[in-house]
Amino acid sequence: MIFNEEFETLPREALEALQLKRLQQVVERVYHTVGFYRTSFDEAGVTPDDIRTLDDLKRLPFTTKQDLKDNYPFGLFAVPMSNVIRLHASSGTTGKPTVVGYTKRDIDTWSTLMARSFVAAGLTKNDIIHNAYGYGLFTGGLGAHYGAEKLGASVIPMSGGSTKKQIMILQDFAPTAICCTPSYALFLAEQGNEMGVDMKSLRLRVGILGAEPWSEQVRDEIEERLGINALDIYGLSEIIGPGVSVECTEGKKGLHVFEDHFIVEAIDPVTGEKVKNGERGELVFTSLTKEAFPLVRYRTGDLSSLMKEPCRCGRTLTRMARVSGRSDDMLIIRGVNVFPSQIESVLLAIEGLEPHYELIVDRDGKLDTLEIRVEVGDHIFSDEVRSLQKIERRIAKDVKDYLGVTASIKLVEPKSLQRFEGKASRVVDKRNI
Ligand code: DLL
Repeated sequence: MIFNEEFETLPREALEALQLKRLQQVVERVYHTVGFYRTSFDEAGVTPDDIRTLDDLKRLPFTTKQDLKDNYPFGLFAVPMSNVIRLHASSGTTGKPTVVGYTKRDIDTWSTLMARSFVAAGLTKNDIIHNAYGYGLFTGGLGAHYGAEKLGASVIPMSGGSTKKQIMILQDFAPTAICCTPSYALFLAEQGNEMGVDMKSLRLRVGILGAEPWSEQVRDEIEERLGINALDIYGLSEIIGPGVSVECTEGKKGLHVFEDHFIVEAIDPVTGEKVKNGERGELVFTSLTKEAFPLVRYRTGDLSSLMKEPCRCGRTLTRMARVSGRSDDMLIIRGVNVFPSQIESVLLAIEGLEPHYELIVDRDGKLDTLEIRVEVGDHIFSDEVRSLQKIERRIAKDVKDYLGVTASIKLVEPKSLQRFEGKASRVVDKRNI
């Protein structure tokens, strides 16, 4: 099923014509309404009239998170505040949050994109959606909420937290779909089991999970433990919130980017040049229809690759591979670049390990050290020391063989590491402290 059949299945030529028209409009508009763009386009020696083809996009300068910080809180808004009906913000690890605004039409666009996402994930108005994304400044809660209402489904506005109560609602209200981060889905599964609830026998059949990187192995675990079809949804506050792209039910091979509203590029993070289709690069988005807070060539820091091949579902939209991490999440351990997601993949390929781990990076004199703490299943933890040591050696060897990094491994008791209601944070980098 497709929510906006016309726009989601446009022949590429028509889609690109629409994108060009909308790009020209947005560039013209920001040039005349946002001082920042006027200056940055002037500095790059480009005017709105120079955008004659989609390829001319590359003449426009990138916008970065630093630009957002420099214009905190509302400096990049392209409409008067009286037209802004909603504000959201995403808090980074340090400093001030990134603030975003929406007009009435923006909220409608966003709700439509979320409704499209739910339909792509196989939902209809007959579904009951348990929404455990946090409500508040975070875009997850309200974004999914408005999308569910737009679709006409029944939404349970749970927000995050109160995990035991969530399990009760999951049993009593019998929702058919759940929205939350993948790490919270795992936590719910674990808590449910502890409470003696058979989580597989719940009525849930679909999870629309995102807001953080997750691996195929974590997908398998969630699907197995909750008995659902777990689909990936991507987005970021700056671009609109959740609903920038989503997986469809056809084979889980990449997330469809809603290209009638956004242009996506993948670039080499160092040179800024476009990478080839299928090659990994940093995602860059241009919003085509946003009124309050349009962004031109916004560098997300998210790493992925783009696929243009048509999908069996009938959507003609470009797909992006699941985000494997952020360029600024990359750990450099003794000169070797590793992403937490790569370590996760190595860990979860080993029998007996749980999808709960922590990476501790430190410096011993001049040398970086990496310690991987990972939980093992109950039955393994009670085994004799020798078999635990054997698993530790296996992990160390696999991490070295696959990723080229030496790590010390510590198997820890089941349920001893932190659990997360929202986005997980599994890396402790002590080197800068
Ligand atoms: O996380 C929006 C969202 C809410 C997406 C609910 C999906 C579901 P921010 O808080 O601004 O917005 O964080 C955006 O989270 O740049 C990525 O690094 C990461 N991210 C979001 N979705 C995914 C995903 C929301 N499916 C940042 N896979 C982005 C990997 C994701 N990373």
